[in-house]
Amino acid sequence: MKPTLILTLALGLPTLATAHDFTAKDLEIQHPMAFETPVTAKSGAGYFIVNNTGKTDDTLLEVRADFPKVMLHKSEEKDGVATMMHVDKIDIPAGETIELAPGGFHVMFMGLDGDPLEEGEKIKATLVFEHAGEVEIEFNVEPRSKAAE
Ligand SMILES: [Cu+2]
Repeated sequence: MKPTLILTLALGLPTLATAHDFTAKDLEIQHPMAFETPVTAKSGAGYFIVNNTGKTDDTLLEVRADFPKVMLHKSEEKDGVATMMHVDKIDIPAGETIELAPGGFHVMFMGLDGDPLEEGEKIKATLVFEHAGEVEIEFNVEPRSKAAE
């Protein structure tokens, strides 16, 4: 797992080749995506961009999807080693754009156990925001190689 994580950090953000957007009140949710996972993977990561066009701070409280467990995580580098920690919420301040991206905040779909995320698959999910409320979105599962483009 570790070499993959470090490689992802080095390659940077996924491209926006297949952008798709969702809107909820003052929030624009751009291009929810997840990388395909190997069959042996226990979990997969989801990413998107949230643009708060309003004057009210908002907060992402929860992500619901059809997996045994879905959590909000943050990747951090400590002494050159990539680690992940659980976060309770992600702040989306008024007028700001927050990116969930490799090396930072992400949604962790946990408990895959032999049912990997496959290219072309769409993951239905509900984002729960403090002010914008519940937003139905879909994560597109994309090949890992795209990160290198
Ligand atoms: Cu994670």
